[in-house]
Amino acid sequence: MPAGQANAIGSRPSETEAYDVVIVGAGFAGMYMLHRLRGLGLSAKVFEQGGGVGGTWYWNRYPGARCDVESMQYSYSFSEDLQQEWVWSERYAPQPEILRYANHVADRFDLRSDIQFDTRVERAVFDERARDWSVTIAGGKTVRAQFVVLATGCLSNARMPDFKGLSDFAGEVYHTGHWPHQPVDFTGKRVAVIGTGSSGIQSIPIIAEQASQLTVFQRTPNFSVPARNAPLSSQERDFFRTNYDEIRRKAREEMRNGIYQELPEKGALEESAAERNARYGARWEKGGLTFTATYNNIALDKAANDTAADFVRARIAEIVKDPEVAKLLQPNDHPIGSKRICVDTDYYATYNRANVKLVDVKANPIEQILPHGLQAGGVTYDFDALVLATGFDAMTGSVARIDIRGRAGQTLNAKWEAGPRTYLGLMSEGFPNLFVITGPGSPSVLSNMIVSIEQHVDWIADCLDYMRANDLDSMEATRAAEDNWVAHVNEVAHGTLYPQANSWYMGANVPGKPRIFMPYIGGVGVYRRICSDVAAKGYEGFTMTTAAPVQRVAASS
Ligand code: N01
Repeated sequence: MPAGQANAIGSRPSETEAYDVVIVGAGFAGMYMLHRLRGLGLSAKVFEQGGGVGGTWYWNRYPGARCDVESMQYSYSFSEDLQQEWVWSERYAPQPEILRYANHVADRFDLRSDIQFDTRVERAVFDERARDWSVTIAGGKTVRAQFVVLATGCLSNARMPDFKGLSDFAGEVYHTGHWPHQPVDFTGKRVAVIGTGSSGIQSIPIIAEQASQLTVFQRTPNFSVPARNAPLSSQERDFFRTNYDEIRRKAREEMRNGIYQELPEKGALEESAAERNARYGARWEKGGLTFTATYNNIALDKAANDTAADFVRARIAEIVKDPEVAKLLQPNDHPIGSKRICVDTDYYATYNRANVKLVDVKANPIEQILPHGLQAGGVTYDFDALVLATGFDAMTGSVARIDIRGRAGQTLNAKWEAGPRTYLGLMSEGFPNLFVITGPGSPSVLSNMIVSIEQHVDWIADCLDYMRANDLDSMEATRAAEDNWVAHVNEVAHGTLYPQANSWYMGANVPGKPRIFMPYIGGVGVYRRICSDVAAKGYEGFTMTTAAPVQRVAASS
């Protein structure tokens, strides 16, 4: 580090609580960011509102919670030893195992000493004179940091619906995204679940096994494919371990969603109906998210998409014995895949159980929650426990909860009022030295999150290293680069079927949230090349400022 630069990276005074970088969140993004910054010799502090590491996996403890990306791929690749040694038990590890893995990483890389748990970041204000951030945590304490990295997660801000009378409910109320740490036992209870997204679809079959009566309140049916979860054999693990270099490379560089898989060569309409059925059938038997990658045009061409959607609707009709219930469960209002497809174990078959009832709250909206149940369409339903599987204020929700003020006192919430605006999903103009990991405008939630997290963390770490080597102390996206990127993200999204769904990708699940397709749909391989190119061209589209000379003040005696 060159001497004589007041603001040079790595020169935070040690006698005050000041850091080169403050990281918000100790999920998979925050933990790896801390590890990389330490490797660069920079000082970093992580503030985490939860009582432990793991982010979304710390909060989402509902019955049946699993990742919908296979564990051999939903895992860090940055440490060869780690990926060779960790033993995943199942194709899709359950939440407690993913959380154990997060804790193992924290211990193995000795991360906890720089993480402060049970601490919410309330405010971050950019000081234009000092060109650094003052970060205020709950309780009012403020620390300074030259850079702030928001590793706040995309699906970590559980959204409580605003049902009339909710606070009057006399029984237990749970939100899937904020589940208690102690096991919840529904044995012998009458349970209601509101919401049939991934969280509802994963938890409903398990709750149905425990509860005496389960009533599911569905507003919109979702497409779900079987997970075909199973214990992992040592041969399956060995295949990944032996071939990890190539598997990870392909996932990063060649796949749109960061998941190594067989890529389709054909469009759905290039084959006969019989050939299509055979191909969809094989993917259905294999199970998992890659069902929508049976053909290469399912996300692009409505007629092609209809063939995949029809196939799933036919499976629902086959599995669910009551034709009226089957019809209610068949999605018809959005192209398959335009909302994140769900991955389940016995979801549709659960509706064949005598103790499970499905109520259509699109036709008969929920009017109010009552002390012992709810009223929908004029009918009263009684139950003892209420599970809200109603989702998240996704992608921007966790960022919006922090009062972030950039240049000229502008708040990020005001700037993003009509929808998030970023350059590359990494920075927003007017907010120097503030990075977002897997933010809106990057592939993020459309991808294997760990692939996208590692790419962003590496890019940010390399960028800080570059700035330090070049005596630069601040960087900011230019307005022009941001405008072009926002337009590009929008244009690519509108070349697909995705914007046709009222999805959380569009902000459509939160009343009043602007309808903007938030993630970048160009694919992780394409996106990675764009980011690498930007860096190779000296961080094109960003303004970087040279560190100010030292202004030493003589100490008064
Ligand atoms: O949330 P969601 P989620 N009245 O928003 C309904 C990831 N995830 O927690 O569609 C009645 O998808 C709402 O109805 P509608 C994954 O990326 C991953 O399930 O708005 N109903 C919908 O049915 C996923 O996509 C995993 O009409 C109301 C449901 O609640 C994302 O998280 C597991 C309502 C919310 O579905 C979010 O999934 C879990 C109201 N007022 C989550 N408000 C895996 O890795 C909302 N709903 C497998």
